[in-house]
This record gives sequence, C-alpha cells and structure tokens, in this order.
Amino acid sequence: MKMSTSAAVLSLLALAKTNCHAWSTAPISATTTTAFKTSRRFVSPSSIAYASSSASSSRLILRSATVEQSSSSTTSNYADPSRYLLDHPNNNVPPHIAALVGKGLHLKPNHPIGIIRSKIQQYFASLPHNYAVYDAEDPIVTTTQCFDDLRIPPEHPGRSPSDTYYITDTTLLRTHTSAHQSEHLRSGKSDAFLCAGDVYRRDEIDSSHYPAFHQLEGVRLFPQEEMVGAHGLTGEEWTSSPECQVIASHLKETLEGLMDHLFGETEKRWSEDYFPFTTPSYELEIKYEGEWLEVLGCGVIHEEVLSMSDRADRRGWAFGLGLERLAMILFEIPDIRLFWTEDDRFTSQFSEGKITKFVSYSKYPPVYKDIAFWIPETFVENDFFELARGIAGDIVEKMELIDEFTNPKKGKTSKCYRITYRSMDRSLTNEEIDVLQEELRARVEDLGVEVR
Ligand code: FA5
Ligand code: MG
Repeated sequence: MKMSTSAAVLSLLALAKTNCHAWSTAPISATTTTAFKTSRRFVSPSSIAYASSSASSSRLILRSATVEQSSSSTTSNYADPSRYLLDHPNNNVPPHIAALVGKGLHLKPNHPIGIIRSKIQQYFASLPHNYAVYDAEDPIVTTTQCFDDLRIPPEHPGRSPSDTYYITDTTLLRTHTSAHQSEHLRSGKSDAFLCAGDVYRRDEIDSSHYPAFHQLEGVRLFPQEEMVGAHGLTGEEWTSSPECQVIASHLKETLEGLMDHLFGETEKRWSEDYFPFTTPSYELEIKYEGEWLEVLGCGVIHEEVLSMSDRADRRGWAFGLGLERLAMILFEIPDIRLFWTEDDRFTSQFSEGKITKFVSYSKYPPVYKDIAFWIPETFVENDFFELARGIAGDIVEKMELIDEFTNPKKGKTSKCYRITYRSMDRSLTNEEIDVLQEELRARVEDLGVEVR
C-alpha cells in the first residue's frame, strides 16, 4: 500500500532524532532521562502574566506594529562565496556550501521557511511583552560567540572540524543561532528578543538532514524585582529555587502556546535535555498524526552565560527551534533538499501567510551505487559525505553504511556505503551517474582510504 505524503514525512522526521551533532553529547545524566508529561498547567503570578495562545487576532495585529526590526533585513550582502572560501590551512568550507550562504530563505515571504518564521514572530508579537527581532545577522561568527560564551568546552565534538565549517581558526559558519545570544544580552538594548537565521553543520545525508538549515532563537530576561529571592544563588541552590521554577514554567507555557498557534491544539511532551548554556534544559516533542516529533531545545539560561555577557544581575530563559522541521510537518514537504530548489513547480505553490499542503511533482527514479573501501584510523565519515555532495551536488539523496567488517589478520576495517542518486526535477541516466561515481572512487583516495 502506498504511504500518504504526510505519513512519509512524519516517519522520516521521527528518524531524524538520531542526529549525531546534538549538544547533548555531554557526560550528563540527560542521556538516560525518561520523558515526562507536563500534567500541570502553570498558573503565572499576575506580575508576569502573559497572553495564552488564544490571544485575539485583533491584538495580534496591533502588537505586531511594535516589534522592533533589526537594522538591515536583508542577507544579500552575505551572498559572496569569497567571504567563506579563504586560503587558510584550516578552512574546510567547500564551494557548494559557500554558494548557499546569503540566500535568505527565512526572509522570503512566499517561501515555507519564511512563512513559518513570520508566523512564529506573529505569535510573540501577540504576547504582552516586546520581543526585539533580529534576522539578518552575519552568519560568520567567532568561536567565542558560537562556543565559549555558551560554555561549550574546547573538546566538545560539536566544535570539531568534522562537524563545523571553519573559515579560519577562530571564525566559522554559525552552527546554531545561539551564537548571537551573548552579543544581544551584552548590548543591553532589550530584555527579550528573537533571532532567526541560516545555520551550518557537517552532517549525515538523507531526506531530513542538510548541511544548511534554519533556526529561530528566543531569549527572555525577567525583571530584577521578580527575582530578588534568587540574588547571588548559583548551582543547585539556584536551580531548585522558586524563581528558577517560575522561569522554567513560563518558558514551557510560552512554547506550548507557540505550538498551539502553529499546529492547533496538539499533544505535547517535555523531556529533560542537556545544553551547556541552559540548566535545567528541556526538549519539546509534539504529537502530530500519531508520531512524537522533537521540535526544539530550551532551558533556563545558565548563570555563567549571563555573567559572561555582563548580565549577572538578570535571569531568564532561551529556546532554539528548527524551522525546516516545522515546515516539513506543516506543509508536508517530504525532502529537506526541496527548500533550496528554485524550480517553480515548488516555489509557486506557497504564498505569504498561508499554510498549504505541498503537492509533489512526480518523483523521479533513483539510481543506486555502492562503494566499499578500507579505511585508515583517521577516517571521518562527514568528509566522505561532503566529497560526494561536492562532486554530484543535491542529486545525492542519501548515503548509508550498508556493511562494515574488520579483517582480523590485516587489522583493517572495510566500510561499504550505498549512495542513492535522485534528481528532484528529471530522470537520471545510469551512464551519467557512472561518471560521477568513478570520480568519487578516484577522489575518495585523497581521504586515505583504499577502494576495494
Ligand atoms: C541547538 O542548536 C540549541 N542551540 C538550541 C537551544 C537554544 C537550546 C537555546 C537551549 C537554549 P539542537 O542541536 O538540538 O540545539 O537543535 C535545535 C533544533 O534544530 C532541533 O530541535 C531541530 O528542530 C533542529 N535541527 C537540529 N539539527 C538539524 C538538522 N541537521 N537538520 C534540520 N534541523 C535540525
Ligand atoms: Mg536536540
């Protein structure tokens, strides 16, 4: 029986949970925590009252006028590959990634990513608190912004060149929008803000992972007078204080309201998570057509992050969500590569402010090719994935490890990968794929492997 598009999208997003880049690769008990439901609706003290998701649409329009825009709302200045392709020994940005920067999909009013971004901003504009909006920041950030300011230690796997695109030793393509938290906190201009943008990660290749995607970050600080009891508290004393509970509950309530705004009333479930920059940290999943899907990470901002941003006097929360994941569910878009296509059979289907189901144009047949090689100890899978995308571009739909064994005599390990080639707009011929596969077989030797 044929799977419906929506069922197919959901099952692949459920699989996307196995993403290996997660910040939660920390030695903290979070990996073994069990999910728990929020049984109790938070009743906010009147002093920090805020609107529920049922905010009236008239107020929504009124308030949106007060959303402060960042100075430039265009990312076109960033569409300049020479900014990313420096002749530096540690530059690992390939041309096909440099070519994606500055496309500004999140600012296109008729693009699914832009439509979701503005729906989220609208929700925050409907709340009785001003959120400043930044969505055209430079995607080049420093290691200090992206990692150190967020307590991500030097040895964290998320910082390694196998996971991150470095421009120089100290500058990189941001791997998450959290890279902008500290500068906005430090500027002191606003006690609440949203920040959206394109982020980049070297990662596996399949229909729900792409090396460039979009995130939207939210940060909210609380008035000092509501946090007097927390003054000077750190560590467990702080996390077990009633003030910390107030912030965590406000965070959860705000995000539950956001999900209802996007999806209508949905079942939700909170789990503990781990991020070096928030504590406690949570992950939110929503139940959509029978499947639990991870949509965001969040938490109470770690006091050291605040003090490094010269805001030790304040407390607050932060969250970060993936726009593609929400858009794939809401628009029923089955493949993450589609967001980047300029084919008007895709782009013409969407218009500002409207959530409509994507109608697939015909799916062209795949061509499968296997490649097997002996690997050196230094082999990095992401280097191999990237090499293939560099040679064949977006027609590489998926790369999966199908066999692996170690020859005990030689002490060598062999890996065999199956590559699925499929174009989104035409039929491929076996002959043209053979040419690409031959080039891959030749160039993969540069990674120190021995093709079998
Ligand atoms: C972060 O990136 C944190 N910066 C989020 C955060 C912000 C936590 C502020 C606390 C406070 P994570 O790596 O889990 O966390 O990514 C956040 C979301 O981005 C995920 O829930 C998912 O929706 C999306 N996402 C992550 N990796 C990918 C990917 N490869 N492709 C598409 N979406 C992704
Ligand atoms: Mg996560």
